[in-house]
Parts: sequence; structure tokens; C-alpha cells
Amino acid sequence: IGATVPGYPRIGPGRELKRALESYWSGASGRDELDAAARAERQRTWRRLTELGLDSVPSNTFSLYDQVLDAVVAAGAVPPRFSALGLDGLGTYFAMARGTSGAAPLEMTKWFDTNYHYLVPEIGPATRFHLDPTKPVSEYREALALGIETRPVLLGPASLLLLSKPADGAPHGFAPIERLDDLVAVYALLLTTLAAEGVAWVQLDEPAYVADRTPAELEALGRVYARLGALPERPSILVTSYFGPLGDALPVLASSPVEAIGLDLVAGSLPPGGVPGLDTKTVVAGVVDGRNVWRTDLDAALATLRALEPRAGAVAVGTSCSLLHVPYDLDAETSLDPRLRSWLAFADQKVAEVVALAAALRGGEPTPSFAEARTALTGRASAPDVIDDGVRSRLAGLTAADARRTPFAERAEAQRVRLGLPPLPTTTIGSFPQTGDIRRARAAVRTGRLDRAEYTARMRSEIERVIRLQEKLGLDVLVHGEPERNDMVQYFAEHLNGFVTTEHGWVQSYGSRCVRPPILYGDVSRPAPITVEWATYAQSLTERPVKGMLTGPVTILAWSFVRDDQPLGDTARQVALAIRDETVDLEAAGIAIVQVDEPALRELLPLRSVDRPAYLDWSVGAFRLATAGVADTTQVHTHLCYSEFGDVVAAIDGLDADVTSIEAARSRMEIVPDVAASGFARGIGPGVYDIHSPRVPSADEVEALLRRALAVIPGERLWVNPDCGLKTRTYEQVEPALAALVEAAWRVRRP
Ligand code: THG
Ligand code: ZN
Repeated sequence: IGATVPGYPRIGPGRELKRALESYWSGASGRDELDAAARAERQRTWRRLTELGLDSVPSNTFSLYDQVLDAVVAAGAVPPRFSALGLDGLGTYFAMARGTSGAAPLEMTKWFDTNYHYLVPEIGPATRFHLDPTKPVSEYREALALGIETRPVLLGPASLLLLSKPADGAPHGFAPIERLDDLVAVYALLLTTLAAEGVAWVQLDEPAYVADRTPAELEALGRVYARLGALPERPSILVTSYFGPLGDALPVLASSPVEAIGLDLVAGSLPPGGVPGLDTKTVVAGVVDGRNVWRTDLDAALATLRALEPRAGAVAVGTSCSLLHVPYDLDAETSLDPRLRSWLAFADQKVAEVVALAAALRGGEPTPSFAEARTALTGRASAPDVIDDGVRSRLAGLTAADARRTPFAERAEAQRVRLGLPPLPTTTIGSFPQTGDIRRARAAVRTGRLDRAEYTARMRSEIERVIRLQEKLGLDVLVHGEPERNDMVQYFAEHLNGFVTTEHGWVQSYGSRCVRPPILYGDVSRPAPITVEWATYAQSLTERPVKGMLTGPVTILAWSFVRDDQPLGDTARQVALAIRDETVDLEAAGIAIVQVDEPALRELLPLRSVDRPAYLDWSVGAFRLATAGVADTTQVHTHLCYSEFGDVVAAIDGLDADVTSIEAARSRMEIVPDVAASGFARGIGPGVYDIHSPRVPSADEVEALLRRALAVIPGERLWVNPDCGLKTRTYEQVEPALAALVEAAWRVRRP
């Protein structure tokens, strides 16, 4: 191996796979069309990577849904509720991903600290592993038929189990990793099978080892690769890690019999001391950032590679992680400012950087790309819109008092007097269903087919409809419904200085769903109010309080490509000031409640516990800076979702929001006692309606959940709300669900 990447996007440069999947799921097209679209994307990828000059091209990085699910299938670890459906391979696969009427899908959760979501394998003492080599073998053959020799990629067995959860019915205390030896037997068979196919190299990903691991888990890693390494007939093995340094797992792998180790040298660096055994391995050095969009400093990367040479058996060049997390090709962005474009690299440009570095490392003349990168980076460092002196001096003038409100009890009293809400107030998280009409109006105003005045009129009539509906349902705190927003982060990025958005920069979030992360390239400020007109229009229609709806600084960062030239905490404070400006303007316009959502607070939590206090310090600090500019009489809400909150319960208190709504319905309120036990003594709205499912809850169910919450949270601090925004649901589902929610609140309020 000289130049390679651990993985590549697969949704299609024009989201071809997304469309093929959704069309297949809807019944509009058949198996043949789906297979053809999938094959076209795979073949395009192998040809493209070959053409760009990689000398080792990965295969099996394609997926119809998720690479963790693919590994579950290869290991035969299909939970019985899916195999019992009696479906064919593809039917079973999509049943695990999306569920059926009778079988709930596998749980979905965040892939490390990225915005990609994987499906969580369910492993129990009774899970019967058996090899299904179909996908890796057929993809290898398919590429070979094009004359391209590839390196099959699979999630490694230790990480597969460490990312799993115990199957239903597993005894208390069971951990999936206990099944490692059985699973490794299947991987051993797979490696033997691949060797018989003529496969020269296989890549096994073990990213679970960039997080804290116990001595037993480290020992398990050594056992896996001792066993796989000892196989008489096998391909050479590359074990890849990404998203951080391997720490204590590096010496384990270096002293194992594998041939190569992939390291993320963007998120981490090689430890200074000697690593016994490393001088016998090929190190695939991930010096090109695989999850951000900046052009690489090729001189610095080459220096890193050269410094590695005396310490490794051989040095190969790669990206720091799979390119799954960046868009395909910068060349598609024809309307980007050319100067900004010159600072960027998407997947294909990064592959070219890897190839250029490998050539330079082998002693070839550094290509002209080195000079181009130098010019671009110098330009970026001195660009006038990257550094904004106004923003910098404003930040420098801040004091601790700017992030501090008066004590909660005092504020709560002032808000009680102003708002006059009943106990267990009812509200929603912010968005209402996005109808086809709304989407079409937004698209039309973007392309100029609809003029601004007509667009505003349509949005206002939608807002009025949503306000009247909420009044009719009897909700206490209303929202305007956010018809003007596509993706919330994209929406704010479009209205802030320091960001650009892309036209085609789609990145897979899960399954067929994609996001277009904005690029945060310069100092951030808010040129003008963003949401004030919509919120005040909504408030003008009703006597009840309407919440202003904003996205918090941490979430804006988490779902954007962030600048790499200053600490993330500094960028967070800039975004916080922009959001603070908006909260202050909403307040001045008469809005009494402002909600600042932080659904991604948990997602950016560092993978290693040593790094967590510093993160929580700046992230909580940024939220407080964003929200502490308002008076005591203004009630600040926040909303958290998408994850287990166990690790951040203390931080939730630190946010100092007056009311926090939190996803809880699916876990039947399990989080609530934890939050109560942490001493949290502010308003809390554990979600009582699971908006991820089309199912409409009954008032009885909601009432039962509320009574559970009331066992640990006093009624005067308990809010009643759904789990999350309603934008992905339909009105047929939302109306009866909200009616049940209001009815349940009334029943519980009755003395
Ligand atoms: N925005 C961003 N990131 C996110 C979420 C978000 N990450 C976590 C979570 N929410 C992911 N969930 C989704 C849910 C739906 C879609 C994407 C991510 C989705 N996307 C549309 C699609 O693929 O068709 C495109 C959306 C658009 O037109 O902008 O449906 O809310 N940033
Ligand atoms: Zn949510």
C-alpha cells in the first residue's frame, strides 16, 4: 500500500442512491432498478479512485444503508425477530434498518462524534454467528471484473461488539464483547474465504479503540489479531483506527502479527516514545483530514510523513478517516467564491492530495499542487473576511458577568408573574409538519420563481394556520412552526457572516437521509435580525405566549464544517454572540420565551474522558453566553435530543436554562430519575410523545408517562411536550397526538 483511503461516500454525487432507495421503498421501482443504481455507484467509485491515482482501492465501503448493519449480516448476527419474518436477504436487511409493522428496527445512534448514525447490533448469549461472505466477495469480484484489484473493508470484530448492545433477554450484566471468541471464528473463516478469492489485503476497522477502553478490552484486541494473524491462509491485514489516537491500543496492535496499522494523524499524533513492533508495520498515515473540507497543508503533511519514516517499517499515505463525512467533489460547487474555493478540498480533492503526498514521499518531485496549496493557505490566513476585528474586540471585552443570569429562583418568580402559566404547561418543540406547499414555496423563492412579498405572505398564512391550530388544541405556549426553515443549521448559516452554504455538498446522515453542512470559514457575526419578524408576526396573532426559536452555538458547530485555524471553543463564543444578539432582539420585540436548542451537545462530547471537562466548560459556557443577555422576566428554554444523556446530566444543569425539554418517550422516561437525582431543580419537559414513529399515542399513555415523571419532578416544574420537533410528521398524526397530550395534562392537573 502506498496511497489509499479508508472509505468513500456512497450516496452518489447527485444523491442517486438516495433516490433509488426511496423509490424502491415506496414501491415505485423494483429490485432491478435498485441493484443497477447500487452497481453504478460502486463502479463509478472504483474507477474514480483508480483514475485519481490510489494504488490500493477499498471495496465493501458501499452500503445500501449502513456499514455496521453490513457487518452484522456478514457475521450472521441477525436478531431473531427479523429472521422470523421469513423475508429474503434484502427484505431482512431493510427490516432491520427501518422496521416492519411487527418488528421494531434496530436502534440508531451517532457514529462516534460525527453526524452519521449507525444501526446498533443486538448481541446476546444466544446469538448464533455464521459467515455470510456474499457482499464482500461479490463486490471484490465485481471490481476485479473491471480490472481493479481492491481491498475489502469491514468493521473489525472487537469494534463490532463494543458498538453493540445486549439483546433483549440477555442476563443482567451481560456484555456483547463476551462473545468475541465466537465472532472471531467467523472473521477467521471470512479471511480464509477472501484469501481463496485471491484477495491480497483486507482492512478491518477498529475505531472503538480511540475511546477509553478497559485493560480487558485491550487484551481482547490483542487476542483477536493474534488469532487472525496466525491463520495459515489469509490476506495481509490492515487494522484501521480513526477519530482520535489509539493510545494504549497502539502497542497492542504494533506487537500483533498484522501487517499494517491505519492511524488518524489529524485528530492525534504518534506518541513520542518508542512503540515496540511498529518498525515492522506499514503505517497508513492519515495526514489528510477525512472529515473536514479544508485544503491540506501539504508541506506540513509531508514533514509528518518523513518524521514517521524512521519509526515505521514503511509509511503509506491516507486520509484520517473514511471520506463518507465530506461531499464528493468541489468541482460541482460552481457558484462558490473562487478564492474560498481555493481553500477547500472535498473527497476527490483529498484523494488527489493523498496521491501527491505519496509521490513526494517516494522521492518524486513535489507536484505543482504543493505550490498551489501554499498559495491558497497563505491567502486564507490573511483574508480580510476571515478575521473580523469587530468580532474579536467584542469577544475580548466580555467578562464572566456576560454569561451569568440572576439566580434561577429569582428569575422563576419574575417569569411566573409575567407568564401566568398553569401547572404542567403544554407546548411543542418548535417545528410543525412541513407540507409540500411550504417546501415548494421555499424552493421557488430560492430560484426566483416566487417574489419575496408573495413568499412572505404564504409563510404568514402558514404561521397563522399553525397558531390557530395550537389555540384550538389548547396548548399553553405556542410556536410559529418554522415553515421558513429547511435544516435549522443551514438556515442560521445562511443568515450569519462567516459561513457559506453549498449547492451539492450532501453528506449522508443515515440511510437515505442527507444533510448539507455549511462551511464556517471566518469570524461569525449577525448582520441583521433573523427570526424576529416571523416570531413577532406569530405573537401578534394570539394572546398566548409564542416562543422564539433559535439553534444553539454547539449544535451550529457540530453540524457545520468548522474552521481548523483556531480552537473550537473560540469559534463557539463567536457563534454564541450572534445568537445572543438574536435573543436580545426577540426580547425587545416583546417575545417572553426564547428557546435555544442544543440537540448536538452530547454528540461533540470527546471520546476520551480526559478531554471532557474542557469540552463541557467551553460548550456550556457558549450556551450561557448565548442566553444570558436577556432580563429575568424572559424565560430561556433549551431542547436536547438524539442520545443518551447519562454522560452530560451535570452539564444540563450548567446550561442554566429555565426550562429544558428532552427526548424521553422511547425510553419510557428512564432519563427523568437520573436528571432529578443530579439535583436538577429547574423546569423540565421530558418528551411524552415519540415523534419518530407515525403512531399516535392515547391520552391514557401520555397520562401514565406524566404520572411517572411526577413521581420525581414536582408539578410546578414539569412541562408537557413531545420528544422533538414535528416537521417529519403529518397533520393527521400530529393533531390527535397533541390533543391527547393536552387532555393528559388536564387530567393530571386536576387535584
Ligand atoms: N440537521 C442536521 N443534522 C442533523 C439533524 C438535523 N443530525 C442529526 C439528525 N438531525 C439527523 N436527522 C436527519 C433527519 C432528516 C434528514 C436529515 C437528517 C432529512 N434530510 C433531507 C433528505 O435527505 O431528504 C434533506 C433535507 C434538506 O432538504 O435540507 O430528511 O436536523 N444538520
Ligand atoms: Zn429534538
